[in-house]
Amino acid sequence: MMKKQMSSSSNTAGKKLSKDLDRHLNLTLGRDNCDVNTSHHYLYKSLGKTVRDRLISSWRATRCHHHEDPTRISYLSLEFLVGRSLQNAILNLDLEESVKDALHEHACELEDIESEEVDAGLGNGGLGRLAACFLDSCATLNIPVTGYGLRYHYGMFQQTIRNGYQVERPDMWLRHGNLWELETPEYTRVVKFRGRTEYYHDDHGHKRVHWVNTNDVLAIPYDMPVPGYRNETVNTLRLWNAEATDEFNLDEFHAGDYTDAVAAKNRAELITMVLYPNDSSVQGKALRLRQQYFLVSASLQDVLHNWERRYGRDFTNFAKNNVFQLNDTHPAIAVAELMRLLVDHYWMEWEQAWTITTATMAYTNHTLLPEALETWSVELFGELLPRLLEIIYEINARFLAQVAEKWPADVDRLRRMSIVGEGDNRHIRMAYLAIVGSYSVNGVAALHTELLEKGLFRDFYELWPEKFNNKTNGVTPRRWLAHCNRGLASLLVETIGDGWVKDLSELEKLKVYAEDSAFAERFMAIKLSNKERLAALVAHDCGVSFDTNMIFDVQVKRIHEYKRQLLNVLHIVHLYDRITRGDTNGMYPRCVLLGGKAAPGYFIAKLIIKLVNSVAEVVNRDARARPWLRVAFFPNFRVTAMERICPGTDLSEQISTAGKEASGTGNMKFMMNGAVTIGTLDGANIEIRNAVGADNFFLFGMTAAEVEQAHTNYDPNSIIAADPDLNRVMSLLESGQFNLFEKGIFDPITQAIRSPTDPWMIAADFRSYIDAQQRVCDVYADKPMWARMAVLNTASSGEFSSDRTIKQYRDEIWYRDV
Ligand code: 26Q
Repeated sequence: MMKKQMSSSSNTAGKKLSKDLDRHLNLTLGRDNCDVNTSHHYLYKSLGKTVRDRLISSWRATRCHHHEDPTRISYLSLEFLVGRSLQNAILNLDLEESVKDALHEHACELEDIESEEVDAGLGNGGLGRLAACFLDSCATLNIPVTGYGLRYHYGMFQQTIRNGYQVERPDMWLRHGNLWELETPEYTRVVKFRGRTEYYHDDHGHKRVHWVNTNDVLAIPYDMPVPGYRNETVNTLRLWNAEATDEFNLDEFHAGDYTDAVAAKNRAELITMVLYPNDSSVQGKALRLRQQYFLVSASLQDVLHNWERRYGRDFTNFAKNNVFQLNDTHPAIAVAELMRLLVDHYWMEWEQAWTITTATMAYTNHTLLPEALETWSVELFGELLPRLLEIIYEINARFLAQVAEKWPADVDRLRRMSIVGEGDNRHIRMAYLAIVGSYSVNGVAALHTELLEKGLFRDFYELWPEKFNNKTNGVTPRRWLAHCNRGLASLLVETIGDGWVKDLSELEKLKVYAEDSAFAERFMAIKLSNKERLAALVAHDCGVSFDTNMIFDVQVKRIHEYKRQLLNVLHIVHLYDRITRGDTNGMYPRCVLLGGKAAPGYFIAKLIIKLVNSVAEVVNRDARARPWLRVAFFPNFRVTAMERICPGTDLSEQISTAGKEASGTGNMKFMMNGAVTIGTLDGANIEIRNAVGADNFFLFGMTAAEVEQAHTNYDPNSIIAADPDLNRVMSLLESGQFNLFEKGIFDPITQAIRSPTDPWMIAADFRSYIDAQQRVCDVYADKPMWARMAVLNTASSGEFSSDRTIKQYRDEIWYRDV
């Protein structure tokens, strides 16, 4: 009876959906079935609008509900790598069946329609995708979190490969409009730049500051809905768009320079034009600083404005109810901006404002590489944000007094810890500003946090050990399992129920099935069909044919020396060398897939892409290699590509130099989908290995401590000379075998490997990597053994859900006693 009722009511819902779809197609878009036949585009649009309609009322209800609860967590991030939204909304709203039925009436499959949506690529990689996973978890856990970001007109560039080299093309993701955004001009804010400060005394004789003669830019919000998983909650991602103020440059206008004045609009609108495509080294570009301040100022004003509307100018409970989580140092200027707003705008005493600031700011660090720590030249800062610079000086002076009190006469420590770095060019250290201004500082994996405490931020840890804490990253199991791996998801539901979608620790129940050969066979049959889907994508996008009987060995992530795609290439060349010498004993055939974008100005990273493509070409052309080895470089790696890649992967490459990768999150997506990891003791790999057990993880390489040690007398040339395999690999690379017509192009790479100052220690880990890869072959040849490992990887991935991570942020950082 129950069942019948449900199906008839869902049937009604299905009919309604189908009607709405047609109405949007015919009325909103003015198209009919003839148009549908010519393109899926209009069906995508009308389906998107139909789904969006179903979000809107919950969205409003969530806002109303949050009105009663004063708690607000603001997640400030320069990046939100959202990817596609349609399927996610359909899954979270449980609309799948109705949508399929409605589309069948148009003789369409959901898969054809979803492929019409372009990725929202508003991020570089890990940090940006983490922010998107976090929003999904916050909505699912019903936590009142607003994401604040920028509405870049051009997201992450599109990568194409020409003659083996990366070519960047602009990503005009808004060209056909963005279905998911709602413009909300009623919440427009004004953000100031440049100008100068003026001091004056108010009626009570208090010294006050005016920031005058500024260049103003409008911040217009565009809201994107963030639906929770089947819980009626819809949170908001608020993206700011920069526009010129109406009164721009009236003076110029009056002077007759009308066209110049209009052209000046461009300067304002440039702020949200493009995402900076660097993910590890930083450039001190003025536009980037303008982006950061624009995001921060608009967002803080938004929060304060909402507070004032509800509670007036009484800030007694503000800190109790608000948190600003800073996604790396990119929005760290929030520390100074909140001070400015409270002191200059709300006329609060410095001490009270500082109490509020340091009770609301929380900073997450995502890197251990010193070159990735942001600094801004004092000169640039003072020119662009004169009032903020004054405030930072004041913060620093008071902070250094505190340091001097604890460590009297320790001049060196004062110099080390100063927010303003002295020297030839004085600079603001954004990480230090973030630490000084926050009540919480967290790393993103256990090892990472430990290294922050002992290394990069040691002085600060000594001063404030209580601020430091770890929050190991996670990924959302909705997108990264339930949605991207339908086959495995149904097997899981059938075997252990569907509780895992909201509580991934339930995957533990799968552990007993690792010993069940019938189950393992089904698990591997699903892997096989996912490999077929992946092979089809590789054939289409790379023009390389992958054989699903072979091991699918995958490394996809940003291209960076520390991630050591080069080590992977050395292994490929080593295998090729063995094959051509007829030494295939114990080898298991494999298809190696590499993919990722290089920062446009990162010469060596781009050369690594060229090397992968050159090696791939030689290997794939050689008939002797064909039964053993295939190599492909996946162009334009992005969120949507990963949704197809991780379910079809056997072996996940997580091979960074130990101590360099803060966490990694791709490692978690692969694990969830039943891939086994080959990796170093770095970032979250360590926790992954602990969870799955050492027997189910292919470990190799030096530890972080050993890497530090080894630098003192590192001699790669003698390592190469002593290892015949490595020696042959280097000779092959140096012989020009892979670049017959482009003499010497790979010299910078081989020289880097041979350099005693190679920070990534490629040669040092070669032998142990090759040996681990041999163990992979040995295990893979034993099908039941591999299947067991694969099942155990999925079964042990529960703690890598971003739901777990977010619960820890909630319990240990956000909801605290103030
Ligand atoms: C900074 C200033 C100017 C221009 C660009 C940047 C910039 C932009 C993006 C610097 C760094 C990034 C991104 C960093 C990043 O993605 N880090 C990764 O964060 C993941 C989530 O915590 C971790 O899993 C990865 O280990 C870490 O590399």
